[in-house]
Amino acid sequence: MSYELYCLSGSCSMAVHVLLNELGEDVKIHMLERGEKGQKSPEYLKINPHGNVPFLIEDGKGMSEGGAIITYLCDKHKSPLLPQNGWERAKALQWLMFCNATLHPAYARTFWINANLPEEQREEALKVARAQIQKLWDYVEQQLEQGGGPYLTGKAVTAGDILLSVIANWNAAAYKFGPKTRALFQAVSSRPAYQKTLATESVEYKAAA
Ligand SMILES: N[C@@H](CCC(=O)N[C@@H](CS)C(=O)NCC(=O)O)C(=O)O
Repeated sequence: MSYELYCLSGSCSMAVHVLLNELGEDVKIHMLERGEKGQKSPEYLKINPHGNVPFLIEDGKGMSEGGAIITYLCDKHKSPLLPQNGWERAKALQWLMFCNATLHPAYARTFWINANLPEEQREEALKVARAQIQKLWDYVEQQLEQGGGPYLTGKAVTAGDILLSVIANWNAAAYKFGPKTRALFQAVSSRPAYQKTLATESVEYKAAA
């Protein structure tokens, strides 16, 4: 089986890219440019009308929404990155959805502020949005302390750890990550599949520093 994946370098699509490398699957990567010449071009909008990434193609069929793509791929390839049933699966999904539906939108607010607010309103709005993000990182550290780590669900790495580590690398200098959180980033980002993806996407990993 071979896949095609539409990506923006270092963005949330990188988690799907890492996952496909973890699975050892053949994938043709389409690295898009930001803006009118890439993700918003008429050619790409025909493929994915949202103009966003990730977008997966399999046998001519297309799929959007990173959380769903990750769940589908892990299930299809029976990957331990998403346990198949029971409480282990529930907790792995909880963390994947935390990254996809809570942490990612919190960052998206800062991107929206930078792109849309007049300069004189930006600083104050960013302060509020970044404080909300910092609270989420404090929550992650507290949960890792409580659960013992080293990963979000405990001893085994799951898909949520990958997406968490990808998001953490966005403007990493603006946030304070706790020691257990940084150790998780170090462990996840040093995996061969992750290193391969960073090289392909020309991304420097800064969140573990
Ligand atoms: N709900 C979507 C959101 C995807 C998303 O926002 N992707 C960002 C990159 S991290 C993007 O493509 N942004 C460009 C845009 O939406 O125009 C998902 O989880 O896949």
